[in-house]
Amino acid sequence: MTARLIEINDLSLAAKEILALGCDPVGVKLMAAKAVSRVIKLKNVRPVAANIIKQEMLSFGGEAATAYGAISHSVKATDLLIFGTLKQLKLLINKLRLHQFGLPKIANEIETCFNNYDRIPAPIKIGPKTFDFGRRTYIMGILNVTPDSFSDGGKFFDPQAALERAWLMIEAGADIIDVGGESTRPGAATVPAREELRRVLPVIKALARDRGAVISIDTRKAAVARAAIAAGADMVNDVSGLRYDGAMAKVIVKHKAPVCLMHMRGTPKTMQRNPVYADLMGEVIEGLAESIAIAENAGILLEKIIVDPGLGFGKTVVNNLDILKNLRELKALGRPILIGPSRKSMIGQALGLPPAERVEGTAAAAAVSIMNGAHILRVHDVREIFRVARLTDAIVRRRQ
Ligand code: 8Y7
Repeated sequence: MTARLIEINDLSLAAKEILALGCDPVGVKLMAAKAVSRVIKLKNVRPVAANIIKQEMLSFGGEAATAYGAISHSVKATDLLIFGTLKQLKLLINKLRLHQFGLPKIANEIETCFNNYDRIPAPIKIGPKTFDFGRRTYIMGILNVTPDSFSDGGKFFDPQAALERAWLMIEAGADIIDVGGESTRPGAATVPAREELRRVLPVIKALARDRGAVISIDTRKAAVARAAIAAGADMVNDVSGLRYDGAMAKVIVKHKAPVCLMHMRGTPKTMQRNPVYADLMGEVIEGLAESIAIAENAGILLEKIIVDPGLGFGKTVVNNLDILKNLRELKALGRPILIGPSRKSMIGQALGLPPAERVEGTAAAAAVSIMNGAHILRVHDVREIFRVARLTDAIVRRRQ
């Protein structure tokens, strides 16, 4: 007899394992929620609320850790880690609803986080195509119609060259073509909307005529998004997460377009000037939640929003690696996750290779991203990453 640890990370897997023992189905229902443990982090909780949560969790046989000063109320707020099985946490949620001090709201937050964590985001229709995120990982091919992008700058600046590149990516399995006319590489200056449009419109128009793939417009500017959608673009990829141009959200609402909201610290010009995070994933998620709030306040439907942690945008190489490792935490937002690791600097650093030789590194990052919950990969090397995604899907998405 050899003891082993088995990995059970959700209720359905717990139920399956217990049932396989020949356990009574009623027993399965009672026990499964005790097989899965979670740690929840809450930020900025008042000591009075934190102390109640700690008491309640202790009473259920769980635990909650706070700052030392929370007990004596010598701090104004504390972050909180709550440890427990799903069973204990469910008891906590129900109990918090009976308290004051903002605890019912905290109960809702925890419940929403749980539900989002265990669910696959609902399918989204983007242009003519339905993206069913339980089925497979989708590929967004990068089309830079710019003279200065870091890994393929200038190669596809000519509309004809750009189109040929797009067709090759579609043939190789791209579901979406992301057309961009402004480089957002670190230190890059902004390009006037007029120039951005001069670059992307001919390409979008030609792609829209044939409809081989969904067309995404990569821009931070409302005027560019508006004209691109009129020319046939199906969605907007806004690296500023609606923070660069106050008119962007309205354009998206008006056209009922899906949008990818990316997290960025600062602007492309300033973002790499010594980025520091006290709590990287917490701050990225908070920033994305704020972008979602901007979107919803403007009238964009939550169902149309995709989120992206923004690898390389105001992050160090180590930050980027940490985001890949902990990407799953973004599931708390309940939205499809897009990620763009392609040929980026963390790969260059780890392997000591220039952008053109980072395809294997991109493949590793892609596989890890899928394992950790990504739904869409934004890449240059579509043929290679399409294959990586097929195999990774066969491993991790089979059950769904
Ligand atoms: C990303 C992006 C870039 C990314 C999303 C590059 C436009 C730098 N990176 N958009 N754009 N996510 N959504 O390497 O990671 O392509 S530009």
